[in-house]
Order: sequence, then structure tokens, then C-alpha cells
Amino acid sequence: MIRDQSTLDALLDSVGRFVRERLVPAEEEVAETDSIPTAIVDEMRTLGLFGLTIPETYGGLELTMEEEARVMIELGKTSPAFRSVIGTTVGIGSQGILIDGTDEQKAQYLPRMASGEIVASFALTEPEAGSDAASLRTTAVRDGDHYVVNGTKRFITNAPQADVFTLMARTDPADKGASGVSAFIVDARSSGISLGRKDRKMGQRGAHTCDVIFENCRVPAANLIGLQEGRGFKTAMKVLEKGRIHIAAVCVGVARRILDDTLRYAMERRQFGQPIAQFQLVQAMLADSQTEVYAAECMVIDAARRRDDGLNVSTEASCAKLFASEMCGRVADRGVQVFGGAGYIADYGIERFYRDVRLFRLYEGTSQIQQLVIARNMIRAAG
Ligand code: COS
Repeated sequence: MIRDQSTLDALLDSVGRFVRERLVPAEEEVAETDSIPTAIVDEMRTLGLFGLTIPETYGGLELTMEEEARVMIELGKTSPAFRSVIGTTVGIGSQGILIDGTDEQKAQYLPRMASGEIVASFALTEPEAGSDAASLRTTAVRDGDHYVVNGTKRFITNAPQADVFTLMARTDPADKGASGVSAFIVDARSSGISLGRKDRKMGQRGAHTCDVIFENCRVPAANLIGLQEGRGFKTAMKVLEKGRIHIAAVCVGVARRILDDTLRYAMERRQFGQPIAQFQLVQAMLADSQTEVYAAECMVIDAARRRDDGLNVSTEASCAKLFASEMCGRVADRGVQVFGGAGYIADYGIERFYRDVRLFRLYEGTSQIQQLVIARNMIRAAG
């Protein structure tokens, strides 16, 4: 749903300009230094990017899912590490509070997230609990008006920058499944929290993940999301469902950028006396990529609209994430192929995208988890 086309167009225009004029020229520097310049993060704050999804009452832009998807497609047209700066705060880090938090919790945290004053991060995955998220072992044991948290979270995006974690921990040790899990808002500066060293990743340099270790960390009981135990896994699933449409939109944006670069190269690069774009075998690769980007974009927008209409989009969110992330991998692979030998050389940027996009098929649920969600929903509906 688009509330006001001209307001959205103005936002898309300023995000597009920001991407072209500020982010694209900084891509190599970010990859070299593994960090995003502070000036760029400040500009993201000024543009309101940290508050895209947060209600206007709390100082955000309150974008609908369709509007958010369209903004992510624009922001996706550069190194994905830039999107990651705001990604957890507009997405998985804040949405648990927004969806299931109390009014007090929303008022306490959302305005500072919307302004970009604090960075939110999502702490679900553990060394022994990745795809099987419900088996998480981190415990939160009630002690007076606090919970005492112990455990280790793994691959936590933006943990080194985080001010607040949305943490999933087991409050009922007797219940080993989903209903024993609760969600908390945890101040990252609490005593009893330490960070592992930054993970050395395949790509997306400038975006950071690391372990977060909780050792007798005391979290106020008032920070239990929704003030109800046992709802944390469902909160996480709702957050991830929305996040999957968001990531699918990012995939569309990155794929579009890769395809634009590929087309430009194919039209400039000459072999056998003519631009390689004139050769039908190269054209086939360009056309396949164009078709797939278009298909993914249609899926993303459709899933987003359905969510805005209040429909259950568990299946559509997973379909969009599965298709768009796999599509992005194929588009990047064809991009390298069209670039030929140059595609394997760092100077051309395409090999960086090739490594960067590999993550899309893994995080916020692997492709196999999306398949599992889709098929389960089909079987349930048919039964
Ligand atoms: N919205 C609301 N509730 C949901 C939901 C959703 N999208 N998905 C599941 N639930 C509910 C279920 O209805 C069920 O509730 P009831 O017991 O009341 O029926 C509960 O949550 C448990 O669901 P389920 O039985 O499907 O849980 P499973 O342990 O079988 O796990 C998968 C389901 C595999 C889908 C889940 O663990 C998952 O998404 N794993 C991937 C995790 C992930 O994406 N990690 C990325 C880390 S963050 S970057």
C-alpha cells in the first residue's frame, strides 16, 4: 500500500541520489577498510533511514511494507553493507518491540531507534541453534524483579555497534521447545555482556557480526517484551516473516545494480570486432537476469501489499525471500561470466558483489528453511 505517491517519490528520489552520489563512490573504501565512514552514517540519520518502519508517533516515517520494499530496492543498489547499517534497527532489532511490546516499552525505545540515536540488534541464533531456532539454550531465570541471562548468541549482525538487543532466551527450562522461549529488550551496556571478536566473513565488509556472551547478565523484568513469558519464539517468527520481505527487496535492488553494471560492461567491451552485448549467448544471460529480477520484484511487491492488507503472508514472504535471494546469486554469477576474466579481478567490483550476495541465501532463514515453511503451509492448508 502506498499512502501518498508524491511523498514516497520524494523519499525514493532522495535515497536514490544518496546511493548514487555518496554510497556508490564509497564502496571500495568500505571494502578496503571494513568500516562505514561516520559521515555516511550521520547522513543516514539525517535522511531518516533509521526510522523508516517506526510509527510517526515515535518519530519514524511509518512506512507501509510496500513503501519499505520500494525504499529497500533503491537502497539495495549498492554494497549491501550500507543497508546493514540501518537494517537491524529498522527491521529485526525493533520490530519485536513494535509488534508485541507494551506501550511503555515502545515509548522508551522506539523514538531513539527512529532517530538513529541507538542501534538495535537481534539476538536469536546460537552455536547449537541456527535453523532450529526453537532449540535455543540461552536461559533467562527470574530473580525478583530481574531475569538472570546466561548463554552465547552467534553471528549477531551489528552486535559491535548495538546499544540494544532484542534477545530470545528460554524462561522455562522444563520446556525445550518454542513455548519455553521469551523475548527481552536488553541494554547492550549491561554488565555481564561481552562480545566475541568480529567474524571474518566472505563478503559484506563494513557490516559486522560477532558472538554476544551473556554471563549472569541481569535484565529488568520490565524488559520482557509484552510482559508475558513464552511468547518470544512467536515474536521472533513474526519479526522474521516481515524481515524476509525486506531482505527479498534488498536482493532485487542489488540484482538490479549488478545487472546494470553487467549490461554497461557488455555494451563497452569489444571482442571479435563488436561489443559483446551483440552476441546472442551474452544476450541470453542478460535476458535471463532481466526476467528474473522482474519476477522477484513482482513477488516482493505482491507479498508486501498482501501484508499491508492484513493477510497472512508466511508463505508469500518465504517464497519472495527464497526466489529473490537465489535469483540474486544467479544474476551475480552471470555478471561474473559476462565480465569474463575481468569478473574475477577485484578492480571491477563484480566479484565483490558475487561474494556479498552469497549471504542472502543464508541469513534470516536459509533457502532450505524457506522451502520448509512454504511446503508446511501448503500441506497444512490442504489438510
Ligand atoms: N508468525 C506467528 N507465529 C508463528 C510463525 C509466524 N510466522 N511461525 C511459526 N509460528 C508459531 C507456530 O504457530 C507455533 O505456535 P503453536 O505452537 O502455538 O502452534 C510456534 O510458532 C512454533 O512453530 P513451529 O512448530 O513451526 O516451530 P519449529 O520449531 O518447527 O520451527 C522454523 C519453525 C524452522 C520455521 C523456524 O525455526 C525458523 O524460521 N528457523 C529459521 C530461523 C532463522 O530464520 N534464523 C535466522 C536468524 S536471524 S538473522
